[in-house]
Amino acid sequence: MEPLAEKTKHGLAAGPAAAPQRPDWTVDQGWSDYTPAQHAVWKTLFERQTQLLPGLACDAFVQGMQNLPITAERIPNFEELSETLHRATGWQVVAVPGLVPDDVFFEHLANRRFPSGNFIRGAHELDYLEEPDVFHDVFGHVPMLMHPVMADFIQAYGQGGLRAQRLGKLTELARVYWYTVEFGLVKQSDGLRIYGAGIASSFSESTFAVQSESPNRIGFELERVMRTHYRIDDFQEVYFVLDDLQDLLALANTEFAPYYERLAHGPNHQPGDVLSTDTVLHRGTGTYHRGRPRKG
Ligand code: HBI
Ligand code: FE
Repeated sequence: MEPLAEKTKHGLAAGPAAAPQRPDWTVDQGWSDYTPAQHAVWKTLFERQTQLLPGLACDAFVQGMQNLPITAERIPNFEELSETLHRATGWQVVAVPGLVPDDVFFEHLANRRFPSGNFIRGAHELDYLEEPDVFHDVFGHVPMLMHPVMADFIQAYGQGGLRAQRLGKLTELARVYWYTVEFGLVKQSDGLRIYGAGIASSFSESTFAVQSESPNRIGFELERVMRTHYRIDDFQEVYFVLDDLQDLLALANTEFAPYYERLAHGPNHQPGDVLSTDTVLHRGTGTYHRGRPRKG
């Protein structure tokens, strides 16, 4: 398994050093082992985000969260989550100790198993962490897995990922996941809203992505996104916007091989680029990133 050319936000795509307990890298969640201090970190993160997201998160995210057994009081139990989730869209949440190798990750997604970190960040690192912990994965990703189209899309991404690896085209495909599942925005009648987990689980990026003048907001276009690098160390310089979450269904049914052919030629774009062919919904000022040099 060759690692992604670009590091993902979740650290190096090469995955963790530790040897897996099982071939599929799953572990027991160890729910009864969580300490009161760990539940307290969850409560802080949950309450902060829950009061922040109304007016920022899309309706599907809010709906999904309401229909799941997720509360402030304690870190959710994956078996309880999976019962509700499986009834809704056939997905389940399985516990992993952190980053897993790409092929393992894709194999889980292709079988409607969402690998969620079973650890939680420390109280000293509430705002940024290298690896996806239980707050990023469960608070950020799981509510959208209650949405049938997103449920289909992420399974298709898993299947597509296994194929892309064989073709050596993982970098290009990972950009699609990045600019949708992690950092996607969607249009609603009342304005642009978050559906990407990386934004929904981030206290500061939630408002930045929807309200800041700084970033570009550009209509989602598949080949454009597949050619666009992304940042793993800071807020995004561009957010791609879907007209409707239903558009993910077409994406799920896309045959990527012709795209890979075309992507072998022609330009890649930097995150801050704006093209004459772009549907620009907001031309960013770039002020936030101007003051912060790109690392790596
Ligand atoms: N492993 N647990 C976990 N969670 C991820 O989001 C994840 C991963 N391994 C690889 C990975 N993401 C990315 O490289 C994907 O684009 C493949
Ligand atoms: Fe994620």
